Amino acid sequence: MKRSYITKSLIALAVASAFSGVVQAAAKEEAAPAMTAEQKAKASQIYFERCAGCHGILRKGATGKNLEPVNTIKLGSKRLDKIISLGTDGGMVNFDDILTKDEIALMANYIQQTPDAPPEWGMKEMMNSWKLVIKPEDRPKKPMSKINLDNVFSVTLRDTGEVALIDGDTKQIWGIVKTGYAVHISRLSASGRYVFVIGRDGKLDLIDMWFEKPTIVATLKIGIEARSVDTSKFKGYEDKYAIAGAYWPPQYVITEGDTLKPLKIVSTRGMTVDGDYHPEPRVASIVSSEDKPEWVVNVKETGMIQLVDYSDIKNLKTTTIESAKFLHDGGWDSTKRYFLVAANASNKVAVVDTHTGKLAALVDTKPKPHPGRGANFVHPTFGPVWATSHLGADVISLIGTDLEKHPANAWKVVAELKNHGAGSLFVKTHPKSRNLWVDAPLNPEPELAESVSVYDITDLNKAPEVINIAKLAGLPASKAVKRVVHAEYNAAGDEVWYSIWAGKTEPSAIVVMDDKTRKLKTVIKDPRLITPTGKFNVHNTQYDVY
Ligand code: DHE
Repeated sequence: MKRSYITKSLIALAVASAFSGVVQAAAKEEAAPAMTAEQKAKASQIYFERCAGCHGILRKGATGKNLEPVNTIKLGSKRLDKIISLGTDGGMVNFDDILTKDEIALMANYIQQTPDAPPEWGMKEMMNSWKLVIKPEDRPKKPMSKINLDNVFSVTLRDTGEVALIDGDTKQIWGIVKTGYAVHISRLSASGRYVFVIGRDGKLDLIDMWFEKPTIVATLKIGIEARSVDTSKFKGYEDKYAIAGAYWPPQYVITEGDTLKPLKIVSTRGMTVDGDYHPEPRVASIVSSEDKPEWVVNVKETGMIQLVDYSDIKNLKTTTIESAKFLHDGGWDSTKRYFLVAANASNKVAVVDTHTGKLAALVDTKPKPHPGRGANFVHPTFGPVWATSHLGADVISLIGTDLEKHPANAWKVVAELKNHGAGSLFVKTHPKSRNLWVDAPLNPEPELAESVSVYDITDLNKAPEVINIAKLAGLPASKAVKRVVHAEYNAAGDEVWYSIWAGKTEPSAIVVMDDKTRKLKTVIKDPRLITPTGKFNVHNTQYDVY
C-alpha cells in the first residue's frame, strides 16, 4: 500500500514515543559513512520533504525520535536501512513503498552525519524575498467578480504547490493560484477580502479576492520551513497586520497586512517548560483574538504559549505562559475567551484564558490529541463542550468549557465518544448543525481511513453513523488509499465538504455532504484537483466558526 510521506510522518507521530528533548553530545563524525556533496544534497532534500516535520531540522527529535549521530552511528547503516524500510514497533512507519532502495540506503548514511546547520533567515533575507506584486493603490476598489466571496473555499492542492479557490455556491473552481510547496493552511483577513496561505517551504502568499479572478498581490519567504499564519482581527486593526510562524528558523514574523512587508522578527529559541535550552522551538498554531490586539502563538518544543500584543510593534509586549509539550493545533471555545491547544507529546490539552493571560488548565486526554480547530457544541447533559479526536486512540474527548453555569465540568473530560478508528485528525461541527463529523485518515485500515463517523450531538447515546465517503466519490480504483480528510462547512452551515486525498498521479475529489440528511449532495471532480487536503471556507475561517 502506497502512502504519502506526510501521511507516514503523521502515522509515526500518532504512535511514536515522546522525545525527551535532551541535548545530545556531538558525535564523532569520522565514524559516519563517507558521502559526496551531491549525495548529501539529495539526502538533505529528502530529509526536508519527508522527515523534518516529525524529527526536526536539527534532528533533535520532537514527535519523532532524536536522529543525531550520537544515536544513529551506533545503530549503523544496516540497522538504519531496515528501520527506514520496515519501520519499528515504536512507531516509525515503513518507507519501502515510498523511497527506492537506493534512497533508503542514502538516508541511512545521511542521518549518521552531523546535521547541517540550516541558514538563518533574518530581515535582509526576508526583504530580498519580498515581492509586492500589485500595490494596494493599484488594486480594485470593490469586488470585481460576481462570486459570493463569503462562501468561497480555499483548498490546498498539496502535491502541486497550489491552492484552488472554489465557489461554494456553484461548486466550480473559480481560480487556481501557484503558491509555496504543500501549503499548510489558509487564513483570512478580518475584512474577508484577503486569503493568506503559507507553504511548508516558508513562502507566504497574499491572495486578493477583489479581482475578477483570485490574484496573488504579495509574497514573502518567512523562513525555510513553516506551518502557520494569521491576521490582526481586533477592532481598529482589521487587515493591518499578519503574523506567520516558522519551523525553521524558529521564529515568527509580523508583516503589514496588505503588502506582507516584514516589520518585526521574533525568535522563539529558549527554555522549555522543563528548564532546558532548546535550539529549535518551532512555531505551531497561531490564532488571532477578537477581544484584544493579541495573537496566541504556540511554541511547540518549549511548551510555551505566547500572547503577543500587537498594539505597539516597536515595543512588543509578550506574555509567556508555561503549558506542556509539544504544542500543535487548537481552537477557541465558543465564547472565544479560552484557547484550547493540543500538547501531543504529553497527551494533554492546554487551556489559556486570554482575558487574564494565564493558563486555565491542563486537561488529560487520550494519546496524541489532534483537534484541528476542535468543535464547540452544547452537550445535552454537560452544557458547552469542546471536542478533540486523537491520533493514538479511537476516542473523541469532550471537554467542558462553561465556567459560569457548569463550573463542575469546566476543563474536565466530561464524556468520551468512540470513533470508528484511531488515526483521526479533525473533528467538525457548526452552530447551526446537530452533527459532529470525525475523520480517521491515518488509520492503517483503508476502510476506516476512507470513512467518517457522524454523531447526533442532541443524542449522544445513539451510535454514530459510519459513512464511507471515499466510496461515495465514485473514483476509479487506485493504488493509494483514498484518505478522507478535514471536514469543512459551507457558510450557511448546511453542507460538509470532505477531501479525498489520494496519490499525486491518481484522481482525487471533494465530496459535499448534505449536513441534515447526511446524504451525498455532490462530488467535485476536476483533473486539476490533485491531492486536495485542507479546505478553508471564507466565512467560517474569517469568524472562527467551529
Ligand atoms: Fe498540519 C494545521 C503542523 C501534517 C493538514 N498543522 C496544522 C497546524 C500545525 C500543523 C502547526 C496548526 C496551524 C494553525 O492553526 O495555525 N501538520 C503539521 C506538522 O508538523 C505535520 C505533523 C507534519 C508535517 O511535516 O507537516 C502536519 N497536516 C499535516 C498533513 O499531513 C495534513 C493532514 C495534510 C497536508 O495538507 O499537509 C495536514 N494541518 C492540516 C490542516 C490544518 C493543519 C488541514 C488546519 C486545520 C484547520 O481546520 O484549521
